[in-house]
Amino acid sequence: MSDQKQRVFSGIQPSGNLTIGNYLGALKNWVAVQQENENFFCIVDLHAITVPQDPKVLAEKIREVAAIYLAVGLDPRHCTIFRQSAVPGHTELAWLLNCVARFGELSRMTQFKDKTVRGGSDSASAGLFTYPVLMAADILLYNADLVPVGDDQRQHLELSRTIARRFNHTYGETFVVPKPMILSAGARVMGLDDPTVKMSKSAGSPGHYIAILDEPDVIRKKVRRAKTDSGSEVTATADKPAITNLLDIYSATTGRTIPELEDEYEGRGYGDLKRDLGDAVAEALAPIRTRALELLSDPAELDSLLAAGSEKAREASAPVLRDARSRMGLG
Ligand code: ATP
Ligand code: LTN
Repeated sequence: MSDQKQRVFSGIQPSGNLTIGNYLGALKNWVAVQQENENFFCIVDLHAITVPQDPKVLAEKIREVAAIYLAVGLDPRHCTIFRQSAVPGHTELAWLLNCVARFGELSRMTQFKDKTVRGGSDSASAGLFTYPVLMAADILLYNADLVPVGDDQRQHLELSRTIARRFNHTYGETFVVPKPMILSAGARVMGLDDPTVKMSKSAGSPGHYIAILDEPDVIRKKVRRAKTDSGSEVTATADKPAITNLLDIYSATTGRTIPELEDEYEGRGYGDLKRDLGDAVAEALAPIRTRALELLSDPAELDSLLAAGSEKAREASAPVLRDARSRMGLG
């Protein structure tokens, strides 16, 4: 193996309260791989505005995401933490790549379809439609090798790879073709109130999700009220989507395997599982909450961390943007 570090890029939208889905599907894995790589972890505020946001709330959420990045254990010595909108290269490259991506490809993106089911695609913003191109720009701008994300981002990652390959083929070798990094446990946490939809920070009532910043007692209560399936056996089977989801959260939170957990709860009911799971999640998130609240009490410090991160991100991305422009004849 070469001792050259791999580049890692990922991001989360400041579009609501970060959930245990964001933690288990993304953040936990970022922390796990940070030491052996060179990392760029972005607060993707330009993605958040593809759907309406209250400007005041958005500004607060941006800081909150920065605090959570630090509180889960991301270390600024290993990671560049920054805001997408502070690095103009993201939007500039997105435009170049908008001219490489195809309308048909974007029309097939399931996230766009899911997010426009209710209101219809006619009234969706054009930004929501080209969202995956901005995501490709985020990743390609840093020549990232690895992108740790939850399972819902698989299709967007595949599109980023297609765009990188097409650009390289048309204009000459420019971009690294990035690889997704998706772990098995916790890659797709489902809603507590409805195990058929992905848990999401911007949809549903508070009972739908566990927020990283929820108080321990609130977490226990939400788990207690989570939907269950008919029957009483604690097994992760296709006819038990709700219990399967609870076991998946349990497994990803504690590192214990699902068969181990099924054995432990054999002959016991859903009530026992929920009580222990509520305790395990509350215990795992409590120190993160405490640290995040401490960090949020000093907004100037968070702002200065983000300013330093943006500066580093601008420097790292400038040569790639210059190269892409010049390959297209815009040097
Ligand atoms: P929104 O509801 O605003 O669309 P979201 O919380 O679904 O947002 P993002 O901010 O777009 O998601 O996601 C950030 C990261 O968290 C991505 O890597 C995504 O795959 C991961 N993620 C989001 N929700 C889940 C989930 N329920 N299970 C596992 N991973 C998730
Ligand atoms: N689309 C992502 C958020 C995101 C992202 C990225 C993830 C925007 N840019 C770059 C990884 C790499 C989502 O999770 N919905």
